[in-house]
Amino acid sequence: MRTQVAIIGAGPAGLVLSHLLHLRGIESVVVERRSREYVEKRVRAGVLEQGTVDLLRATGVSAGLDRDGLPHHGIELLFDGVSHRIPLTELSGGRSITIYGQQRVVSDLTEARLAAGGQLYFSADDVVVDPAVPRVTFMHEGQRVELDCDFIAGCDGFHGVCREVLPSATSYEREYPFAWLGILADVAPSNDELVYANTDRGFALLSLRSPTVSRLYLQVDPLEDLAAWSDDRVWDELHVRLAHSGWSLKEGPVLEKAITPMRSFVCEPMQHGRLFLAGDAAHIVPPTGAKGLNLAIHDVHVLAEAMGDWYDSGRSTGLDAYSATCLRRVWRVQHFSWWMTSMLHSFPGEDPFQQRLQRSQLEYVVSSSAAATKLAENYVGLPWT
Ligand code: RFL
Ligand code: PHB
Repeated sequence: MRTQVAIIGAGPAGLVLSHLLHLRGIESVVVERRSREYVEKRVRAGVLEQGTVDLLRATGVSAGLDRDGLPHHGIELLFDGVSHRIPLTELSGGRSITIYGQQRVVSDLTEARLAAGGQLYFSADDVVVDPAVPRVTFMHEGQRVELDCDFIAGCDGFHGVCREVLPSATSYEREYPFAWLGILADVAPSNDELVYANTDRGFALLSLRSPTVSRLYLQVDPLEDLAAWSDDRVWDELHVRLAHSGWSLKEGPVLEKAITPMRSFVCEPMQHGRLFLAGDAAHIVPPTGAKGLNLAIHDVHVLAEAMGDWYDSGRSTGLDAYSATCLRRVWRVQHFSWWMTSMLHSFPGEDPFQQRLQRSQLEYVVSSSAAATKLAENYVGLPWT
């Protein structure tokens, strides 16, 4: 079998890339290790930047987003029991974020690709990538499939296989001494806007997925046993960390519960020959800045433009510059995500000097419009260049 672009992974990066290439008349095949049902149920991101929303709208895949997406114009930072609003839209020249679950983005894109006759192989086993040919082979429904192509796009997430076949790449990494325990709860969000809370018992976040479903997170030890966190214990801890005079936390049935480690990671360069990495396959950020999915979509936008230019005119300038172009935004987002994480979490063993620096940073962000603007423009997403 032959295609123009073999895409490994049907997460946001792989599906959006396949969609953008299709709009440019370029054929692709998407090869995904998991089943369609698994991929569409995986609970992950919820915050879409302005640029992500603009791209989904401009490319005709925003029917669900336009109907159910919830635009937000501010977030709250809660510390010392007092909540401070950061007016995102006011401080960023009218930009905003939209709450819309990642699994909705994935199922909207999957449907759009299938409706347009796109080739998606789910439940593919033993995926082997050979960038030298280039060729991808995999097992599907008991048959070995050989897929020859012009390019391979490694959109297979942090635990994928594509990064491993990049020769001479350098990794830059930070591990954090904490993780997030996240729950999805069948209850209306307790507050209209997201609340990021810094407390001496650790960080907490109140978010949402819809007018009737809340998403909440607690900072926990990275080695914490999920079984030690009964629903009652999670709610008790959320009550303490989100205690505040303006509203009270509403409880509801817990629909999902999981612990996610926190990591910053960048692989440089993001390309070799005809293999290009995009999204979590190339970089990971801690979720405090709500950036991972948005960065993945920016990467594939750059890649689709560069491939389009190559097919249209034979020019390889865009492809040659792919890694350098993406890495500029990747490192801006890395800094922002690290900064938000450092400002909002408790660091085990932190000395009183560090604690006072953190408090000073929080007070500065909520009292200086210059400092709040830095947060706002990064949070809604700096304009794509
Ligand atoms: P994905 O989504 O991991 O998709 C990769 C796909 O590749 C498949 N795969 C393979 N397929 C074939 N062969 C192999 N060998 C394969 N190995 C893996 C996988 O099954 C999968 O389907 O990567 P992608 O597309 O780069 O997308 C990245 C995002 O998923 C990720 O950055 C975000 O979820 C991060 N994130 C957030 N990002 C935001 O922009 N806003 C948020 O609000 C936000 N919140 C979050 C988050 C991530 C979280 N967790 C669970 C890590 C909150 C959390 C808790
Ligand atoms: C989410 O709703 O899942 C979410 C919101 C904000 C973040 C991270 C995750 O910073």
